Amino acid sequence: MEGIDLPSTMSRPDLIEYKGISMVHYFTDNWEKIQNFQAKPDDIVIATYPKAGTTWVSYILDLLYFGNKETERQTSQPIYFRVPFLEMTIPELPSGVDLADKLPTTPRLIKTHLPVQLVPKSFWEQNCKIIYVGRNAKDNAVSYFHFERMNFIQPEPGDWNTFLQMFMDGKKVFGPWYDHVCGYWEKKQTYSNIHYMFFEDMVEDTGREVERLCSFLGLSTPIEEREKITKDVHFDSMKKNKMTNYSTIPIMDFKISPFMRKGKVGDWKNHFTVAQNEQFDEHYKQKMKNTTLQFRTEL
Ligand code: PPS
Repeated sequence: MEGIDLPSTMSRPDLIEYKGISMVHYFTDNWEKIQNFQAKPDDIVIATYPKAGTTWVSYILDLLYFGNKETERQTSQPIYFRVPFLEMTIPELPSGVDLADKLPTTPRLIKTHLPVQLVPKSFWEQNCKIIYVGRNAKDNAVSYFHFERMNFIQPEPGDWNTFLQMFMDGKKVFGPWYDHVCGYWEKKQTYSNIHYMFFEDMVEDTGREVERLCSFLGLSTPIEEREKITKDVHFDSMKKNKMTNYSTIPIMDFKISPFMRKGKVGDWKNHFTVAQNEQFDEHYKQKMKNTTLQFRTEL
């Protein structure tokens, strides 16, 4: 399956309130089918707030399970077909649910940005493994801002200051970052099949994080293979790779900003003013005062 063509008439959606969070209709149109999705016990879910490292971890998992076996998959199937985005429904494309239903692989790798309370119940009933990736709020916000600028199925972000205010208010697609990262963190206390990862740890030592993933997944991938995967998922390689860099999807305008943008920890320092940073820190303290969850904003 090569890239896709979408109608040029597609316009930016409005932000709506849905089930208590901000959304756009592209992620709610198929709601009944999403909520009734039938999971299999060996399905693996990659759950994240948007822009926290979904594609990076998706590709690592794809290589761990299928890297050696199916060359065609690696050369001609973009990552968004290999790891379907469960709640996405855009015109003239199979929905995420349909793609996931038809995945021929075992395990099936499935991506979602849904907050923990909206994850289809079948995944919990089947005790599926869930890999959550969190990224510090400041870099996550910056990455999301540039993504909204270039992705036409997101609402207009406005300028950076407007965006940041809305991010702090939780008025971004998939709701408040704060609730999202804390929701899965709390769930982990009672549901042991969640592996909670951090974008910053991946940047610091990708090989170590691949090893931890293998241990969570019960994989005994040989060290040489793990080292090769670590190299293949480096930012520069993924940016060059048409199957992982999203260049085949026409809802994004790379002239505005590329999908594989910088891949750094601390880029927020190039965006936040001193005043914005102070205000953000104060607000953050309040929002995160009841959790043990901690993020690093620099390495
Ligand atoms: S999405 O649209 O929610 O699925 O986006 P997501 O994949 O979660 O996040 C995109 C950001 O992750 C960065 N990225 C990487 N960084 C370092 N190394 C690798 N291999 C890598 N792959 C993706 C990507 O560049 C986006 O972050 P920013 O800060 O915008 O560069």
